[in-house]
Amino acid sequence: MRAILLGDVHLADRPPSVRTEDYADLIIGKLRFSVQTAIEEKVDALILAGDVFHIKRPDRTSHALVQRALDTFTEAQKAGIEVMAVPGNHDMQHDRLDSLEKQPLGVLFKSGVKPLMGRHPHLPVHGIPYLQDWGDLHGWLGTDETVGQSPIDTRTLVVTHAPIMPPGRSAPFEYIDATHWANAQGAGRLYYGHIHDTHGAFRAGDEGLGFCNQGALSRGSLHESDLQRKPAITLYDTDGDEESCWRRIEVPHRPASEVYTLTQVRSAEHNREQMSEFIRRIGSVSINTISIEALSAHLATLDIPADVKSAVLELVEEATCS
Ligand SMILES: [Mn+2]
Repeated sequence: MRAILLGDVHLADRPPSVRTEDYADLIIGKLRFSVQTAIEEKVDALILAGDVFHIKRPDRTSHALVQRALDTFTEAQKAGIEVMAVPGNHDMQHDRLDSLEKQPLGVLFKSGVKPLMGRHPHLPVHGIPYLQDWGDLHGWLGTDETVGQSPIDTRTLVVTHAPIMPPGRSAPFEYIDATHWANAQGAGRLYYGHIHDTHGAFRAGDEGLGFCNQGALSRGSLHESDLQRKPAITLYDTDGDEESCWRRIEVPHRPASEVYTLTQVRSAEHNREQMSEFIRRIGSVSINTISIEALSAHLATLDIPADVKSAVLELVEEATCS
């Protein structure tokens, strides 16, 4: 199988904070480039690794935007390319798969985009959606020894949306070490979305399982790494060796200075500094910049149910991109 793989599209009508107004047009442009590349390369499939839409509330994503996404994918389908997606956490409400029914991604699924969950009927690809609890990884992979024949073999590409970190790297939120994942999967290769930074191709686990995360297609709200990061997609070939199976293709994009409203960022930072200085002068209180990552890391330390944690994060994410 040859396929174009792409992660974290984050389509939205309104730009995330500090992004310029043309956010939706730029993302659609990147999707068109991905589809065009898929057609030129005559691949079998275009596979989206989750977070196709940014806002997990159907009333905040327009019909027009859903139709623009569909029109783009239809071009690939007309060329005989199967378009499929694993649901990401942004595509579901409260991390529940049954919410897809009411979500924009659910509409794509009813309009010809295939949900990739479990083993594909004829292509060597196996999808795992974002899970609230990754404890049942063996169940989703089908590698639980009690089940019998594993659906994963040396030619299988698993595609998921999961908080995976390469060996030796940590994150300030709950994550899955790639070594752990590799040993649970056993064979084949893995492409994943969710972490927007580029991890690139690497190997992990006892058998040296091949991993790849090319990073998010979108550059969402501003993080330090987004200023430097070049969005890219992956041309995958099952028949390639461990190095050549993943080919990175950079997506044409505008420089960070043109897509972020950096003057606003700087003045917000300036205001924060002034506030800190003010508080420093009046007493011993300290002020911290609150980011979603920091909040998520803090939530992870609290002994509260997982669905409460995800509901809190959803509210904050909604607030930051309204
Ligand atoms: Mn994402």
